[in-house]
Amino acid sequence: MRTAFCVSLFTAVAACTNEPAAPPSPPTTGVVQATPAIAFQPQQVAVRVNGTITWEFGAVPHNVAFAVAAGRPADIPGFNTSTSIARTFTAAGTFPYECTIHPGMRGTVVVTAADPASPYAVTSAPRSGGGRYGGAPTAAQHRPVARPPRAARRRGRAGGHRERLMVAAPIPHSLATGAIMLDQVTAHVGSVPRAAAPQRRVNALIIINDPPYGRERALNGLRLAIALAGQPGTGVRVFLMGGAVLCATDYSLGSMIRLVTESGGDVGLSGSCMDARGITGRHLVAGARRSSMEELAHWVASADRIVPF
Ligand SMILES: [Cu+2]
Repeated sequence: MRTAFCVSLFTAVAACTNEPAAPPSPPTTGVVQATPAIAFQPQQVAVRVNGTITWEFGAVPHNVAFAVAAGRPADIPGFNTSTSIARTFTAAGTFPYECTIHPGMRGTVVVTAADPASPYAVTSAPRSGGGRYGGAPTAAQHRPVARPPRAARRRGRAGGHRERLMVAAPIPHSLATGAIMLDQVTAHVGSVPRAAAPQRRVNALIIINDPPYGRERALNGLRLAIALAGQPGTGVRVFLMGGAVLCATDYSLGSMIRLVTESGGDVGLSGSCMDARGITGRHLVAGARRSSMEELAHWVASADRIVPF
């Protein structure tokens, strides 16, 4: 009798172990190579909430700019070579990103809760064809809670990217695909204010050539940049060349440059124009950085509006 019980118990256990295994928890760390072949390898990587992804940069310069998504980490700007830089993902979701130096060089980080049964767990692969960099947001990208996303709560304190604020929680777009679980949709619709509907982002590029003093073109260009940075749905990039590189020093219009960068704008300076004037990175106000004609070319190619001053 006892033997029979043990046998049946063993059989039951064996039967259990034959059932499909639960999906493995996502790892806590991951590595992405930014390759000389102008690609992120692997193109998509998974990590659990509070996990860390490290981007390894080699001889060819690359950067990482995340698309609009609530809870995304800070970008890795600039021209990164021969270094490794990590970012921690504190929110579940799908985070598409790109290298702004190389159009089309894209990747995705999928962040899931440690427990695959959690409603935050990703239920579908990211779709292409939408979003700032082509990766459409999924329901898992939106936290089904009534509180605004952490990025929005930081507004004003850290001067975070404004784009995070108004596209914090777009409405799920792929209801017809069945890729989103019904309870996620219900929770989402119940928690997202209507004002948070997605807006198309307009990228404005302001190119300033004039020095900070003598004429008022540089001053007015920066005034426009600051005003644009306050516009919902507008990304602002400012490129300083010629005598305008002096604008980004502490002695001149640096405080205006700071207003642009603290509002989420990007300010780049022509490297050769800096060199011609003996300006190095240590002369620049925080947020301004050395750039190049190659990056300006990318900015021009990806801008919706270009305003030269
Ligand atoms: Cu690149």
